[in-house]
Amino acid sequence: MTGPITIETTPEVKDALSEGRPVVALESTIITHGMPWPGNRDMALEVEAVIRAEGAVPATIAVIDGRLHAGLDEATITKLAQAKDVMKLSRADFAFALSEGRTGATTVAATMMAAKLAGISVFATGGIGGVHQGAETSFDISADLDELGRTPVIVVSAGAKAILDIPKTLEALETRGVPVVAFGQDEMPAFWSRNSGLKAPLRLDDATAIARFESKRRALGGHGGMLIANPVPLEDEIAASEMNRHIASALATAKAKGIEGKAVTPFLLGEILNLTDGASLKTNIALVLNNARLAARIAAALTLGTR
Ligand code: PSU
Ligand code: MN
Repeated sequence: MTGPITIETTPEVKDALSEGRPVVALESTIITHGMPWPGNRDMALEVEAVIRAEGAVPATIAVIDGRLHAGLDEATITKLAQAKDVMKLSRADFAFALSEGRTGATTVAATMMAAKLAGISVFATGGIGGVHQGAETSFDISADLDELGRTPVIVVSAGAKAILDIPKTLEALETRGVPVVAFGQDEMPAFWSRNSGLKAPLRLDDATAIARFESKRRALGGHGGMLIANPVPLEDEIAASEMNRHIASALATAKAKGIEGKAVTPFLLGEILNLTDGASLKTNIALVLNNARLAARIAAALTLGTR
C-alpha cells in the first residue's frame, strides 16, 4: 500500500532523464478542460513537436487509470483529448485519482508536483491559475499560486490568464516568494494580449540568463518555483482593449449562471471562445507553442550549467 509513486515514462523521457538531457513537462488540463476537440489534440501534439525541434524531450503529465504518467504516446493523448469525465487534478485531489484508479488531467499545481517527482525542472503551459476577480467575496484563488511558492519548477506561461485579477495575482506571488520574470519586455503580458498595463517585477531577455538566475536561486536554498511570463507573439495577439470586453461579458454570464469552483476557468475559456468566434483558441494555441519553445531553451541552458 505504501512506497514511492511509480511514474510511467515513455522510453524517450526515461532515456533523456537518465542521460541528463533537457526535458520539458506539459500539463494535461489544458487538453481536457481548456480547449475543445479536436483542436486540443492538435495543440498537444504540436507542442510536443516544437519541444523536440528544439532538441528537448516533451513529458506530458496525466493520471491514467490511477497511474501517473510522464510522457504520453499519441494514441493516449488522442484518447484523453476526447474523454469525458476526466478529473481536473490539483494538489488536493492528485493522490485521490491515484488511490481510486481514476483518470485525471493535471493542472499547473499537480503538474509541478509530478515534474518534481520525475526530476524535471522546466514546465510549459498557457497561463497559470491565480486570484479570480471578486476573490474578496468568493475566496477563489488557484492552488497554482501556493504550488509555485513551494515546488522548485520553472513554469513558462503567457502570464496569468487575463480572466483573473492580475494585480492581486502578482501580489499573491510576491507574498509566496515567487519570482515573476517577464521575457523580453518590461510589462507583464496578459495571456491573449502582450500588454496588461502592469510592470512585471523582473525582466530577462534570454534563456541563459534565466538558467543563471535559477542556479543562484538553487544555491541560496529553500526555493520554490519561478514564473516566466512570455508574451504571445505579436502576429497572434488579440489586443487587450478587445479582450477586456469579452472577459467582462464572460464574467457576467458566469455570475448569472452561478458557475463556481473548478468549473469557473473552463467555463470562462469556453465563453470567450464563442465571443471571439474561435480567435481566442488560435491565440491560446500560439502562445502555448511559444512557451514550449522557450521552455525547451531554458531546459537546455540548465543542462549546460551556468556560472
Ligand atoms: N492554461 C491554458 N488553459 C487552461 C489552463 C492553463 O491555456 O485550461 C488550466 C491550468 O491547468 C491551470 C488551471 O492550472 O487552468 C487553473 O484552474 P483554476 O483556476 O481552477 O485553479
Ligand atoms: Mn479556483
